[in-house]
Amino acid sequence: LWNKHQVRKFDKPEDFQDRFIDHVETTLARSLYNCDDMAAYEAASMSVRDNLVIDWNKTQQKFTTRDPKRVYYLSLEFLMGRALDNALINMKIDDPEDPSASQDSKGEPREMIKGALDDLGFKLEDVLDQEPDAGLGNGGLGRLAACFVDSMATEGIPAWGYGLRYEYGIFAQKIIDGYQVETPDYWLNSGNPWEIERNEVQIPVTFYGYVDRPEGGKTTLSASQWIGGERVLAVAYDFPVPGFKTSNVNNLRLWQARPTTEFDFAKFNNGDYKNSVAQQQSAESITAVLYPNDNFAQGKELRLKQQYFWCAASLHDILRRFKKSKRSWTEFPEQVAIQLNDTHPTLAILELQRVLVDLEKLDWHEAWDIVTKTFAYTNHTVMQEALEKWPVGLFGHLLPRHLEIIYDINWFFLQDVAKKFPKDVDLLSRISIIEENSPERQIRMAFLAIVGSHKVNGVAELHSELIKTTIFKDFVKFYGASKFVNVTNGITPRRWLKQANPNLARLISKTLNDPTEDYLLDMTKLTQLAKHLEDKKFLKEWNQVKLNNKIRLVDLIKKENGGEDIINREYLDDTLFDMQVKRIHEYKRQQLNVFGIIYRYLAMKNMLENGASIEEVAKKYPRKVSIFGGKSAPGYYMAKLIIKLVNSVAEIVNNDESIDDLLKVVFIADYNVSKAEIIIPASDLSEHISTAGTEASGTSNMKFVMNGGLIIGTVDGANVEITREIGEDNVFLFGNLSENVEDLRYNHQYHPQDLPSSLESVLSYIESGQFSPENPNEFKPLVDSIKYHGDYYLVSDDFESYLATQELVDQEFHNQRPEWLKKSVLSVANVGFFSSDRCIEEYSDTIWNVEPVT
Ligand code: DL6
Repeated sequence: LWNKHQVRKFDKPEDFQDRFIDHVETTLARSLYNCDDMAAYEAASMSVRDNLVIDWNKTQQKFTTRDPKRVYYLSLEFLMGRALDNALINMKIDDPEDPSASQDSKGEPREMIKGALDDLGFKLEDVLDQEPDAGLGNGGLGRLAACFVDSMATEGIPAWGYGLRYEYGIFAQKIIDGYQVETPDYWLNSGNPWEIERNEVQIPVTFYGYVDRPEGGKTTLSASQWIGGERVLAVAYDFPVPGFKTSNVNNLRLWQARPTTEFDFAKFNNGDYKNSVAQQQSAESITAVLYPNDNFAQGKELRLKQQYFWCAASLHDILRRFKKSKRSWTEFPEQVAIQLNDTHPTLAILELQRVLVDLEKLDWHEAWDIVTKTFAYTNHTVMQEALEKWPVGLFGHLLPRHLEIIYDINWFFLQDVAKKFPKDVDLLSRISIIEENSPERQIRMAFLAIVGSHKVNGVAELHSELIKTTIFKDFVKFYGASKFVNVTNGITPRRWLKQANPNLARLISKTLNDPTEDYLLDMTKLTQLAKHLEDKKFLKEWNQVKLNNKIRLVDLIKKENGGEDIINREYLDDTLFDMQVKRIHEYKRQQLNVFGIIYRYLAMKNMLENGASIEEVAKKYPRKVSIFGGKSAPGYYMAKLIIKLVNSVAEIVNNDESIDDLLKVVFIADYNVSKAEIIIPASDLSEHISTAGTEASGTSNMKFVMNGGLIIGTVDGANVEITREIGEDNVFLFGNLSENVEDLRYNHQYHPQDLPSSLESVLSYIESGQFSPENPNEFKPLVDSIKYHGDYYLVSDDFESYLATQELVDQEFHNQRPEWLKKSVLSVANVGFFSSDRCIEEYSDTIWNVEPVT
């Protein structure tokens, strides 16, 4: 019976409809008469998921049979956004009569489902809109992981992602009276049709306790027994990750914590209600919430617990799979590559060493050789506050055996360093995994990750160079430079072009005469767009796509503003949409942007006061909308103040009739992946203006360029390579270079008041309380940080060149529109390098040594 039975994927609209109705009536126990958009979303998702699961099973069987080397991508964040639309784009529909027929002959699954839903009385757009974002990440790092799993599935890399199933993802941001207010993200409230709960995969994870050395084991290097004090269960939830134009479906496995014993009835019956549920609550709290910090390490015990819980569960899952092959341990690194997305999963290094030594009884050095050949580490920041460190006391209490293992790793490592550099006494303390000279000794997780990995990579060329010359300089000296490589970040064009900007994707496929959209797999094909630069009709269509995207965004802004338009719709084509959407952070310098806006506003007012007509003002300061979006970490005072300042400036500028809508400022609340999909395609210009040397890569810069927006930016992160790829004439670069940052900062200490007059006037206006009449000192900390506290982010040094470059932008956008449009086309034509498919190929070749399984 098993062999005869064949679960079938739907491949026609009628079959999808049957599946859909089955799910409405059985899984959801509803009827078509009381099926609202939410139920339709659930039924549609489950129907599509059925197809994915069939391919998922086949993919996994294929991997089991062929037993290739596998990749495991460990990331504490996967910022996936919505799944249904993406699945409709990526899923492959087969032709059962002719399995060799290409999917393209059957048309697009998205169009098919749209029609099928239409027949049933539902609009696809409304149905898609029901889905909450899977916001299991803070920003760039988590979204990068999401792009990577898409590319790995697309390329046929045998890879799984491992993460945590947070009950609450990144908080929902509300703006109340201009202030950020955080509210919980109940993303699982209505269930989640995309996950498969695997109650059969439960892995016990231990914390606390003590270490015992059984007979014969004399030192910490020999097999030891960790007697844990607390045990919880890790339960697996699987999310299918479909590749594009392939039936390959990979897996993202997220763990949820559960108590081992459901409930202590004895305590409950004795009236000790509080303690009877305490254990349960304590277990569940481990995966309750994502820590809402971006580029900031907050040394909380619960965070360390999350990390160990996730690393232990993932590693045991990986080991269980490996053991089925009955290979010897020495083959482990030939079969398994584990990528550490930042230092968050570094505990997996310790856990593998512990399992091999304590449980599998391997010799310490043999085990360590296996460990270091297995792991590789990606660094995403050079900023000190983002580098993880754990106090040894806290660490040793939670993970006593792992602390011993760290000491032993460090001992052997320092011996090797001392052997190689016997005269450099300071080197040992600088390079040690344990930082001795802080009030409490700390474990430097990045150092542990380097020592336990065979490769370390940065995420853009400049960043990869910087880590070698600054924070990891000593390691380069010890290991040599070849251990340190660069893999510049990328983004998936399936989500960030086709899904976010269907009109542009359509125009591209028409222009390239590529009806099956192969360019989404081979982005070098986009270079052909450059042939059409002189084609007026094409440029007009290109511009029309932008205009339609602007209308889509203006509709969103209107909806969020209680149904009232902020932006004048009459002049959209003639209004420069200037955007900065990303986490709010002083190093990303939203303050530079808002100071620029204030400068512009004051200059416009000044002209009017001096008798200029509004037309004259418009000539110098043409129509512009400045759009901001992004969340601040809840405890980050200065970032929250920047949000408030943007909103206060918006309040004044948007209501000043004298400037006749020439300038508008909008803060879009609750920036997330699905809003990004609407915001980014509408941009003319976007801002990537971090202090040089601080932004490791940035990935939104790539998303904007892929959507035909030009960028204004500093010589930082991936801006450098973007400029190289698309040409310096097509990017507005400004500001100081990273090699000058240290000197500039040093100078500030001696010339604290040395500000350009343009900035001086902006700061005085803020200080006068015009933007905060009820609390004139409200923004003082922002002003003081520049005037009196050393201007660490060098706003004063870059302000003038920022203003001058913005002036250039205005002139080019308004006076040389055909040239602007060509720049926009050239940007897209040359963006191919930034496809995350290219990243995955580089990781596969230079770090993982894996091949696609086709
Ligand atoms: O590599 C992804 C992303 C980069 O594009 C950003 O430039 C960088 O700031 C971000 N880094 C982090 C580091 N946080 N931690 N931990 O999020 O990574």
